[in-house]
Amino acid sequence: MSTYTQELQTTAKALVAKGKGILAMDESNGTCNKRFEKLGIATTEENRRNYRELILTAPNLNTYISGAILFDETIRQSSATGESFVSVMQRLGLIPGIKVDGGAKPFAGHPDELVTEGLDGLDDRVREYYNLGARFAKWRAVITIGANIPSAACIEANADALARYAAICQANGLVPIVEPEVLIDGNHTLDRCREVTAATLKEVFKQLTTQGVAFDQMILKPSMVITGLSATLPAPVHEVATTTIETLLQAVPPTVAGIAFLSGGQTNEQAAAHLNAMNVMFPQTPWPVTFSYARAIQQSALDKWRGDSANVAAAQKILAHRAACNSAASNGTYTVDLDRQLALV
Ligand code: 5MM
Repeated sequence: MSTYTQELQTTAKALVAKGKGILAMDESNGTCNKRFEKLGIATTEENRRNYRELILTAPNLNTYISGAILFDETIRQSSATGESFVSVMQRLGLIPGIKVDGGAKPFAGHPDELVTEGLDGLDDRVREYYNLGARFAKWRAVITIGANIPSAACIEANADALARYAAICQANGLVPIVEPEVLIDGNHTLDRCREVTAATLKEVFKQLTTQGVAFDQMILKPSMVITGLSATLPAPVHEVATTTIETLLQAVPPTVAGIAFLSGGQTNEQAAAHLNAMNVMFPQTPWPVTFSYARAIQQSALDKWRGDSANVAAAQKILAHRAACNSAASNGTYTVDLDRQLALV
């Protein structure tokens, strides 16, 4: 039992408390700027700050959201009134989290595959983030499905890094969110996605075990088992839900504190409907099953805002609406009708 055991267990439970999920707003500057550019928003530090303030101060966000994952720039920023974002979050009851990976980079000797970097100096960075107020962290590994990929080497290298990151976080008081994302891109079948997701999760938990990571003090952020984005016949919602939960049940130890899915490029409605179906069809999973979405919560709000202060209130309403819909999905009470009704409130 380490100095942080109890704190880590409490934080992990709070992140996946009933009816709540995690908001991912940890886009690196490169990713955030790309999204801004598409909408003609100037890619300045002040605009990124304005946008993150819009998100964190959206009315009622804390009813649906337990914590938010920030980027390094954001955790050091403040609101327009000069209150640090960490303090804003603490006041609103939102747990501050931090992305600590250095991004997915080309994997040497393996064309079209990626490995996530960022272990050098991680111990010191994690300690600094804890002192800044962060209580959980996130590291994303990317697994690509294609002809003859993923390779066993890619899965193993990414799983090893995820496990080493998770151990460093737990040693320094941050709950690690372990995110092995199997990309939705491609025309793969549901069965191929199941096979790759199963192999990835199996290796991730093998490495987490080897590194001595405490499962009740971590959150798994997986992708759903889903047909590729360009496949001609997308699997129906109930098949995605069944295959995803069955795959997780085979690979994820029951003591893991919670599952919080990424949305991965699904539409708003798909991301909510799939999560909802899992909770309706499998109400007795060993872990809470919820969300840690970025695009499926943020994108419609960003589309509305477009960098114009006159649109802040309307954009915040849209953001809170998506958070409310996904909160309902985590309880198994989401319907398309509810989505429309909540949009009118
Ligand atoms: C997969 O991306 C994560 C979840 O977002 P979606 O729900 O949109 O799939 C997300 O947290 C991602 O890791 C961050 O946006 C950081 O991305 P970059 O590309 O900037 O590292």
